[in-house]
Amino acid sequence: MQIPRNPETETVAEQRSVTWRLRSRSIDTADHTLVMGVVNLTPDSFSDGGAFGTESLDHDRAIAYALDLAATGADIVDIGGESTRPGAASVSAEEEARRVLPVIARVAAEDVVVSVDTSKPEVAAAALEAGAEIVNDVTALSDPGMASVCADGECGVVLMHMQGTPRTMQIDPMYDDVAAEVASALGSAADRAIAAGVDPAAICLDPGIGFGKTADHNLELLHSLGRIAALGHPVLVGPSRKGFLGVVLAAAGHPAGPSRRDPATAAAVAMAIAAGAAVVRVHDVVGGLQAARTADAIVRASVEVSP
Ligand code: PMM
Repeated sequence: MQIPRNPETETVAEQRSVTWRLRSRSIDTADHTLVMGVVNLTPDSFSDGGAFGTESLDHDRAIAYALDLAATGADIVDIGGESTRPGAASVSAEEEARRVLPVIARVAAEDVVVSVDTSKPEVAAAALEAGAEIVNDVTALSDPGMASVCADGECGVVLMHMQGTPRTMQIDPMYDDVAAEVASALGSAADRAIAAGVDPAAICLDPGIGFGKTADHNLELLHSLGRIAALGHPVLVGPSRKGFLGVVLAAAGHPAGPSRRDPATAAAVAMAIAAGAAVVRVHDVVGGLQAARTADAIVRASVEVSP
């Protein structure tokens, strides 16, 4: 849908008018927010309970699920084989590759844009070979081999902020000014990636909701995403079903476990888009898509449009 531009919101539209260069194509994030649907091939993802868990890894069911997310309207399907849950143990590259590669190959073969959620260069390289367009690295290329895999693979790259490691990150996270510190760390991560040969147009930045942050830190980051958007790269956020939503809802007297947080996720998605997000990572693609398209229409609305 072509949404008419309002001069009063032109600066907002311009801020989001960023083309994200992926491996075989570019996507313009000006007209609508990209919805990234999550497929976790892990036994212990906190939010979707390991639907395709590794005890008896069901690749066929995961492929059908991923294709269904794309058919529902997900612009990107994010496929991961290592849990980044607080306290989670790591898995070997071999095991992670065994989990994700068959799914990536089949889904990418259907011309679906696939991102691989990994921090390991071996897994990233094999995933790109299998057809992935994007490397989504929650450690912002901290493994020394990762930057050259992304540079050589000429893929899209998500650089996410994390304080600490998944094992330790939720033990008393501290910042003086969370918005300024996360923006500054992401700016440095982008500079390092560019220095290692990654195309600046391929970089997308993510504040890392829930990764070494208290609920208040997450709320402040979502409120001030514009500071990260000002760095000139598209901004991705992943609030889906996360603990800070549980904290907000419990404090309001409406406690809800992860699987009952999709309406709260939709609210966070809409607010994040108003604050400058260009990509939203969600489990519930129907809800995320409705929230995103509604927020897109409001953010880009013309004042002349009658109610
Ligand atoms: N969150 C999770 C995993 N991968 N990747 C990015 N870029 N941003 C996120 O916020 C993010 C991520 C953890 O959530 P899950 O276990 O529900 O997938």
